[in-house]
Amino acid sequence: MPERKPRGAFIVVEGLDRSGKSTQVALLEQRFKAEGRPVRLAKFPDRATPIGKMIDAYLRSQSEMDDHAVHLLFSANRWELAQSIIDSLNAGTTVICDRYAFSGIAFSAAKNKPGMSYEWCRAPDIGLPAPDLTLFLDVSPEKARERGGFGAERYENADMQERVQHVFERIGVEMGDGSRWFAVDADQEQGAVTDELWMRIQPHAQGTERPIQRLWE
Ligand code: NYM
Ligand code: MG
Repeated sequence: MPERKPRGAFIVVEGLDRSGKSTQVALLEQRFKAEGRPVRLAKFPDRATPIGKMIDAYLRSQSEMDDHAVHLLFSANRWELAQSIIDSLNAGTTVICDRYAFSGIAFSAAKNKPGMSYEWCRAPDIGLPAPDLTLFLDVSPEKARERGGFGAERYENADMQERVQHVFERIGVEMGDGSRWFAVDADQEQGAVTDELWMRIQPHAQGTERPIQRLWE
């Protein structure tokens, strides 16, 4: 009988703006490559698609949009790339993703808009491929400030980030037992954060035989 090849693991890195996500994701990619393991980086929002371009214009305040509508666009941006993520995983490639549906809930629910409850924000992502592991880069407001303050995009202000942090904390609690969601202290120096992330990722680095789960199973 031919040996079945394990699929790649789906690993998501989440966190506030300025938590060091993008830097860490790039460093993790290097580690996979150094070990000769196939790896693909993904990032949401993916600003390159037509939907992504609408999101980008909104984030840069070059357009106005209803809050529900933009929430659904963020979700649609994941749906349009979902099959290609599944294909990569099934080809044995580890997918490391900079933000995912958790950011979708956290940033939209943090707006505290009537009719945009936590549950409402969660719903459009039901059925998307679920990460095997999510690593939440937990940065303190002090450290975020030290790292050069926020950029000029929407949501990049201390008030909003604090509300987003609270929603992320709720998500962490609801994700439960700690085997698929880990908070990592992102106030540590860069190398220490990478080491801790790598320690969490290693059990997944060889891939898995487990079928791809769906949100929010
Ligand atoms: N963001 C990101 C959302 O509001 N909803 C989502 O579903 C996702 C994936 O976009 N402040 C927000 C979080 C960020 C902003 O992301 C742009 P980045 O990683 O800074 O490019
Ligand atoms: Mg940002």
